[in-house]
Amino acid sequence: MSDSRPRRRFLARVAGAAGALLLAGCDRLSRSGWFPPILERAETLTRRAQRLVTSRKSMAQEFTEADLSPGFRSNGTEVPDDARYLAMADSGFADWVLEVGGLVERPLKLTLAQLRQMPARTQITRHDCVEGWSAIGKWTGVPLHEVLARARALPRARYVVFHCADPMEGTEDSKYYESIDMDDAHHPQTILAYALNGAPLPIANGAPVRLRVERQLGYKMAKYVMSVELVDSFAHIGGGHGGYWEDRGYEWYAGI
Ligand SMILES: Nc1nc2c(c(=O)[nH]1)N[C@H]1C(S)=C(S)[C@@H](COP(=O)(O)O)O[C@H]1N2
Ligand SMILES: [Mo]
Repeated sequence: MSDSRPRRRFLARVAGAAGALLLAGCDRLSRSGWFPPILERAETLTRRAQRLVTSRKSMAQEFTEADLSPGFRSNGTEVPDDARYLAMADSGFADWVLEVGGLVERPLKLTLAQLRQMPARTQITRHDCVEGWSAIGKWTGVPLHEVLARARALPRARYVVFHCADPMEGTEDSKYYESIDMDDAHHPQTILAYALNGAPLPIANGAPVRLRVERQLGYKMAKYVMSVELVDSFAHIGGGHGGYWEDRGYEWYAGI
């Protein structure tokens, strides 16, 4: 047991160095449009080190009300440029339904009111964005495992894909999306959040519902979630890498 400690410290340092490289940020990377091979290697190393150092079942740190950031900034899309979304926002998301489908026994359509009646979890956590900022916020929502239990995932389901409302490049087929595996989907802190700091989720932060997957980086936390799809592979979705930023070179498992 004690033999593994120096190795763990070494891996943690390697992971830290790789993390620093990631601070280059979504925007800069997407503008430059190329990825230095060193960054890809560092990311692979981060993932390997991460898997060795932390268990996938461990909990992310939770904080107290005293730790809350004064405000929770918005990043990426602040208002989806989508007519259907804007119409739903106008009526307080009364017509919004979360569709749950794909590899499930019972496809679901859940309204916001129905989600709010389901078992809820509140957690105060720190959000880390690769662009180099962090914020602590209080999130309330339905644990994703509650939704999956109702939909009854088929045994061959391996990933949960979140389809969002916001078009990223002005076209219908480039909307933001993300995916996580079944381990993270069943983690107690993985929630579909509808409230931030005790108030309904603001549009800037993903109204009416956004994903929180607390042991990963900010870009995994899909905002404006419209549907949840269980799949056995994400090769056929978007660019095939499991997320909007992943299709542009980001690591799929963005462990912190
Ligand atoms: N649909 C959607 N989800 C998204 C984004 C986005 O642009 N669109 N940006 C991601 C990034 S990079 C971060 S850091 C967080 C920002 O969440 P916030 O706007 O609540 O700060 O949302 C993530 N989820
Ligand atoms: Mo981010």
